[in-house]
Amino acid sequence: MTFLQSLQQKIQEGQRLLAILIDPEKFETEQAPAFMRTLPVDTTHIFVGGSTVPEGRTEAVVEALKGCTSKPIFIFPGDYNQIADNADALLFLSLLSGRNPEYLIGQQVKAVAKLREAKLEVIPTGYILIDGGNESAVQRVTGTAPLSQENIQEIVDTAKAGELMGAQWIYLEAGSGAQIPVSQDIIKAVKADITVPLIVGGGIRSEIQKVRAYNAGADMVVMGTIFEKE
Ligand code: 1GP
Repeated sequence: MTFLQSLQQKIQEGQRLLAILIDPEKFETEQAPAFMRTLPVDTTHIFVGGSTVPEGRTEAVVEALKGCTSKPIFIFPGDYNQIADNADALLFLSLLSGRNPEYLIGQQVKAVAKLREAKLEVIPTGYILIDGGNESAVQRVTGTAPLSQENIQEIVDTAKAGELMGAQWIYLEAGSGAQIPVSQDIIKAVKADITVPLIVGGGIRSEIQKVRAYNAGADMVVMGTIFEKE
């Protein structure tokens, strides 16, 4: 069974998935065992990735994490240099909210030489940046504007276009450290229109916010910053 099939099965069984995001740039490999012990018991996946990560760093962090967890480790890369073959799967992102060809197709083409040789599972991911109330690293690095939370139909149509183009799941992203997470109304509307799993992240810092996202229709919630601070 692939990692995608496994998570689809868990969702069908009614499980709510929780990914903890680790930014390799801010993570010391020696802290991996202690870090893993602080994670919530409902953690199902580990995501590793950031906006600006030096080459080789992601691989080292994945290696350290592998030594102390059996949870699936997915690469969530800001650029193709972060693809590390020792991970389990790769979120093969296309930034559908933006109109920068480099992040719609350019980075993906550059990744192919690495992926041909790699063993890791590739999961086509429709990535949608939504305004979280402050400028996000994704916005800064990609030079693209987020979609307004006011324009729910545009977000729904973008998510649906992603699904129709072959994305195996859709990621609604308010940006790491967002002041305002993606609203329940947006999550509900997107969930009602797509058939693939829905990931929601950015600015989710509390149990209440996490449960709100699940109740609105998120199949997986991603939390990063809150665990960095702790
Ligand atoms: C960012 O969605 C993730 O890519 C997580 O965001 O760091 O705000 O939890 P936070």
